[in-house]
Amino acid sequence: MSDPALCGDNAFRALSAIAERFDLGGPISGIDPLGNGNVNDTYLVRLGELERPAVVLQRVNTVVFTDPEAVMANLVAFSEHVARRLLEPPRELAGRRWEVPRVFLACADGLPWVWEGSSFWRALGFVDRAHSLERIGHSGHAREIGFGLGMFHQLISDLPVENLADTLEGFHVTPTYLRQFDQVLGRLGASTDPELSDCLAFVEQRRGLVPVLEQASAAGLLHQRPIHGDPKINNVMLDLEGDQAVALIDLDTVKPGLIHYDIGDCLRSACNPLGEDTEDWRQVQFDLGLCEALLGGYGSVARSFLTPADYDHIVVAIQVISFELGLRFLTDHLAGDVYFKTRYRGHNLLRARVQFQLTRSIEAQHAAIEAVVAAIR
Ligand code: GN1
Ligand code: MG
Repeated sequence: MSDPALCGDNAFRALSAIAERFDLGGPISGIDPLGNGNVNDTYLVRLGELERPAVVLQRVNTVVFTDPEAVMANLVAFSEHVARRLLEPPRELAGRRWEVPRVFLACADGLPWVWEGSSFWRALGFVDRAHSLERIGHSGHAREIGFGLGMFHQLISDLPVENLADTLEGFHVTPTYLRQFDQVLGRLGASTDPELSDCLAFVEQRRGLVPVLEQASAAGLLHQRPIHGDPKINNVMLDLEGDQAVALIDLDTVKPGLIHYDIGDCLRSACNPLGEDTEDWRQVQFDLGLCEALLGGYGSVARSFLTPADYDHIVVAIQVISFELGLRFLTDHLAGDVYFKTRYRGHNLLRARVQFQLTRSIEAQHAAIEAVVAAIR
């Protein structure tokens, strides 16, 4: 088929043909690109008689997710577990809305996916009457984002990790990224670009930070649990009326891992008011007030499952994940932009600078962030 990322009638027809292979329950009236994910291709499908958009159609990147059927098996295990839990909702949900995106099945075989040549497609329910943020406006948003992640973790805290496959080996295992960085760097000559040299020096100074979470895990202090894997702010849906968190979306990285990766990832994305795609990397700062609000929201739901060792590793997790994402962007820049989608050459280098500046800001406020964590224990 033609590349559906292209606009126009042909793309609409090609995408409709895919969408029609799912049992969506209505005729398709429109399809538009949705969001700005760095990995998968995502579209919003409108159904005829309904006024509201109803379905998210997604082509999963099979270079990244080499076993997409296992990704869907995880999603189904996750959805069924949460649906069971919601029959008797946690008391923190009293009077609140919470949703799990529906998984649509293919008409032909009832499977939750469709293969079209080498492309793997899935269709998920759109979370209606809700929106997401690219950057946080105020601390009320931060509290809700924290609540959302806490509720997500609480609802799967009793899902046995053995029920989920490791669909992305090495994902968020920071030492793996450092090894990849070293391999790519080893193939290149010495840097003559001062900007790049700066970033390389930044990495050198932080090699000791890299294994901290994995060492805590190996020592039995932290343990494997089901995680979201990518709870950045635009993956938390907020209710249109009151900006209350109502769902977490982008569930392709739900798999076993350390919840610290989630906590760190959520904080590094939410507490950077300039956003991860800013060009003004020198101005990037970690906002302590937003961190306090977010952890307040998270802590209000997470107390039931966090251990003392979990609390002890929150601050370092924020630092590790900001650094890790910078390292991943930098490695991709050095490798020639093969993993993350980019808009121009140098985009990944700029993104790396943003994350490294954020890491610096987190380091500079280490004691203050420790005090915030102490307050939610
Ligand atoms: C990728 O595609 P997207 O935006 O949902 C990446 C995350 C990064 C994020 C940074 C599978 O997520 O790990 O934190 O970009 N997902 C994968 O924006 O690598
Ligand atoms: Mg994602």
